Amino acid sequence: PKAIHLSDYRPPAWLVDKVDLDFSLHPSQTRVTSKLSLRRNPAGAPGAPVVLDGDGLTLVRLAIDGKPLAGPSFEATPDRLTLAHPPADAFVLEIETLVDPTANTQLMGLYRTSSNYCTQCEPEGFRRITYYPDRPDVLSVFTTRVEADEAEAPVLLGNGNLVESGKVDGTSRHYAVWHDPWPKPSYLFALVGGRLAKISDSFLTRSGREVELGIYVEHGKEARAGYAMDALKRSMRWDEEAFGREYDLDVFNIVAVSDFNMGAMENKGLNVFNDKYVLATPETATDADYSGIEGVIAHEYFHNWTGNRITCRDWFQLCLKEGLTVFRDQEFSSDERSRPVKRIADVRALKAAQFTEDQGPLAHPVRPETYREINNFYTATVYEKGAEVVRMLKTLLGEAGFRAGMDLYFERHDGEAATIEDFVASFADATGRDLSQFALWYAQSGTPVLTVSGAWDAEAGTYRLDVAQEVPPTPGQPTKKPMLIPLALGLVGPDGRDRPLALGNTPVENGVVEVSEARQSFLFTGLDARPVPSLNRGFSAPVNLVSDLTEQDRVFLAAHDADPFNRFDAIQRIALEMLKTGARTGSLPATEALVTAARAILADTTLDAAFKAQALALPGEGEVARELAKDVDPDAVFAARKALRLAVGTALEGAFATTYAAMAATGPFSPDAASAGRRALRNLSLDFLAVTGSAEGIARAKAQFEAADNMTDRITALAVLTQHEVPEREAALQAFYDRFERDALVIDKWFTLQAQIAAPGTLERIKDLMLHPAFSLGNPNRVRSLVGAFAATNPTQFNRADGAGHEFVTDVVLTLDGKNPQVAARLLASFKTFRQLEPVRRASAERALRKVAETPGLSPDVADIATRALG
Ligand code: BAL
Ligand code: ZN
Repeated sequence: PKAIHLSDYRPPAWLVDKVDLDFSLHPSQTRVTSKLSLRRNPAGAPGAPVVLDGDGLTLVRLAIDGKPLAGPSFEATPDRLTLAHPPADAFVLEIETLVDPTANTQLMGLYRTSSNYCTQCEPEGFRRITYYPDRPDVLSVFTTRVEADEAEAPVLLGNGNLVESGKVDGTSRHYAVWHDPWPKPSYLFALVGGRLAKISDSFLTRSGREVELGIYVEHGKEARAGYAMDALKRSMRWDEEAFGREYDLDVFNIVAVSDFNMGAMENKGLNVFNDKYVLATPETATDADYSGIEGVIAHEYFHNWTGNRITCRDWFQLCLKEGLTVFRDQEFSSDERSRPVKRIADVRALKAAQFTEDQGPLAHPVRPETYREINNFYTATVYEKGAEVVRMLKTLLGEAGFRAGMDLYFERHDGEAATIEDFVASFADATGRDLSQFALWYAQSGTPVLTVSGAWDAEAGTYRLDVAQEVPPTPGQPTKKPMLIPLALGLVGPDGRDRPLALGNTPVENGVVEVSEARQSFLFTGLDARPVPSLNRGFSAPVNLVSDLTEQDRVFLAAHDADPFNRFDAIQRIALEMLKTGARTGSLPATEALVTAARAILADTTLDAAFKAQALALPGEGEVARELAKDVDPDAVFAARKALRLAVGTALEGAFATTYAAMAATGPFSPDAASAGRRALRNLSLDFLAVTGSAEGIARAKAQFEAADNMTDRITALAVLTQHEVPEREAALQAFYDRFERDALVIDKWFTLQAQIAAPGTLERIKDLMLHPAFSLGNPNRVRSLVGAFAATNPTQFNRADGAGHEFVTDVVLTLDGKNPQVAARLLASFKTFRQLEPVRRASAERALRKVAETPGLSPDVADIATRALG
C-alpha cells in the first residue's frame, strides 16, 4: 500500500448532512440501504467528483434523488464508488449493498460473534458496510433502522436513542429505529442484533437527565456484569466532577462480545466490548481483570467527550483522542484506588510496551506523520506516551491552568474534528504560555535520555545539578531538537526529610524544574548538608534517567524518599543494575543492598500492601533486556533473574513467611484496591517462598491452589507451580482445566500460563494446545492468550537459539493473515525488539521476518510491520 502523509491533508470535497441507514440483517446476505444527503463542501476542492470509500463491497442499486442510476454516470468497484459528474451541489444518493457477516473473519465492518451481529468501524470498517466518505472529518447525523428475524435477533441496538420499534407485518421479522442527534464520523457507527440478556440500571446526570443504562451479555452471564455497571456509574459521576462533562443521550448501552480485535470501542451511545473487559466474578476474574474492567469501561465512556463530541480531523491525530482519554482513565483509576500504586503500575506498563517500541524499528512519533496502514498505529506510543504528554502538560501548567485549557478546548471544538495544534493552542491561549517547544513531544519519536550529575559545595551550602538531554535517533529522524522536560525533584537531607528547593532566591514551585536545553545546570541554595537528589519524582517525564547516584544513595531513597514512586524506583534500580551485571557476566554481584532495601520496605508499617508488592516484584526479563539494549542473550537474563529471586527469597524467607500469613484474607472476597493489595503482597510472598522449589514451597502453592476462593489466589498459585518442573504442575493444570473448561475467558489464562513456561518443551506444548478444542485461530482472545503471550512474555523460548520459536510465530502470522490481518500484524509486531538480541538469535529473527516479507499476497497490515521491522 502507498504511504499517506499528514502534509497531504485536504478538506473533504463533499459533506454528508444526514444519513439514513436501513439494515435487513441476514447471516450471509445482509442488505444495507443508505441514503446520504450530500452537499458540496465550500472549503473543498472546487468541482471535485464524489468519491466514496468501499472495501470488498457488492453494489446492488444506486439512485439519485429517487431516480435509479445506471451506466456510465458512475463507476463502482469493490473499493470505490465514483460519481465523476454529480448532478448538483446537493442531492440524495441512495446506495444498496449486500454484505456477508458470517464470512467476515477480519472482524471489521459487520460480522457475527456467537451468532449475534455486531460491528466494528474504527478506523476504516464502515466502508466494509456501505460506500461512504469514511474519514473522521465528515460528521453526519445518523438514523438507523435495523430489521431482523425476531427469533434470531430479538435485541436490536443502534447509536443514540430508540425512536421506534415494531413487527414487520405478515413476517417473522421485527425492527427498531435508532436516532443519534449528535453529528459523528462513520467510525463511531455501530449496530448490534442478537439473542442477548440485559442488565439495567440508571444514572441521573447533574443537570437532571435520567439516563437508562444497559449492559448486554450472552444469556447466563448476567451475574458477571455487575462490576462493569458499577464502574460505569462511577465513571459518569467522575467525569462530571473532574472535567465538568455530562452525558448527552437518554440511553447508554454496552454490549459484550466474545470475538473482538480490540479491548472495546466507544461508538456513540453503544459501546461494544471485548467480553474480557465486562465479565467478572471472584471465581473467574483476577484483581488485574477487575481493574482492567474499571479502566476500560471508564476509557470508553470518557471518549464520549474526548473522541466523540470532539473527534479527530484525520487518523494522524489519533493521539488527540487516545492519549487524552488514557490520561483521563488513569486519573479516574488513581482517584478510585491508590494514586501512587496506579502510577507505578502505569509506568511499569509504559516502560514495558512503549519504551521498548521507541527503542526499536517500529518507533514513531506520538503523532505520526506518515503511515501505510493506520491499524498498525493503535500503539503504546499513541496511547500511553500520548497520555504521558497530557500528564506533562498538567505538570507544567498546574491544576488550574490545565483545567482552564481543557475547558477552552471543549468550548472551542465541541462538534468538530480537531487537531493536535488545536489542542495545544487551547492550553497556550488559556494560560498565556508558549508551548511550541513542548509540542515537540508530539513530533519527535524516541525516549529522551536525561543524564544528571550532582556537585555538592559544603562551604556555599549549594548543590548543583548538571543535566544533559539527548533524544536518540529513530526511523526517519536522525537528529533531534532539545525537548521541554518537566523534571520533578526533591533534595533529601541526611535525616530523610526534603529540604526546601530554591534556585538562588527563587523557590521552586511544586518541586518542578523545566529542562529545555541540551545542557543545563541548576544551582540549589541554602542547604545545610549534602542532599541525595530524588529525580523525576512521580515519573514526571517519560525519559530514561541516567544519574550518578550510588547504590548506597538508592538504598537511602528506597527507605526515606517522600515520593512513593521514587522509593519504588530506587529499589527497582538497585535490582536492575544487579540483573544487568548478572546477565552480562554470568554471575550476580553482591545482593546485600537489595536485600536490605527489600527488608526495610517489607517491615515498613506506613506502606500499603499494594505498594510493597510493586516495589518487591523484580524487574521483568523484558526490562532487563531493554536496559542492556544490545547483544542480549535471553537465557542469561533469565538465569540472572532466577539467581536474584533465589538470593532475595532465601535471605528474606522468614519475612516472606510472616507476610504470607499476615496477609491472609480476613473476610469474604472483595475486589477493592486495599483487599487486592493484600492479595498481591501475599502472592508475591508465595512466589518467593517457592523459589527454591523446596517441597514446602511447592506444598504451600498447591494448598493455596486448592483452597482458593478467588481467581487471583488460584491462578497465582498455579503460576508458581507451572514455573517448577514438579509433578504437581501437570495435576494442577488438569484440575484447573476441568474446573473451568466451559469458561473461555478463564481457559485463556490457562493457555497463557503454559505459554509462559521457560523450558524447551514449551514450544511443543503450544503446538499441541493449538489443536485443543478450546483453541481457535478465529478468536482474537485465544490467539493472544496462547501465541501472543508466548511471543510477548516468554523471551527465552520465543528467542530460542535454534530459531524454532521465531519460525513458529511467523508461521502462525502467515496462517492468520488470511483470516484476521489486524491480529496477525499485532502478533508479528512482537519482533520489534529483535535487533537488541545477540547475533545468532538476531539472525534467526531476521530470517523469519524476511520469510514473511517475501510471502506473496500479504495483507497491508502484515506487510507494513514486516517492512518496517526489517527497515
Ligand atoms: N478507539 C479504539 C478503542 C479505544 O481506544 O477505546
Ligand atoms: Zn480509546
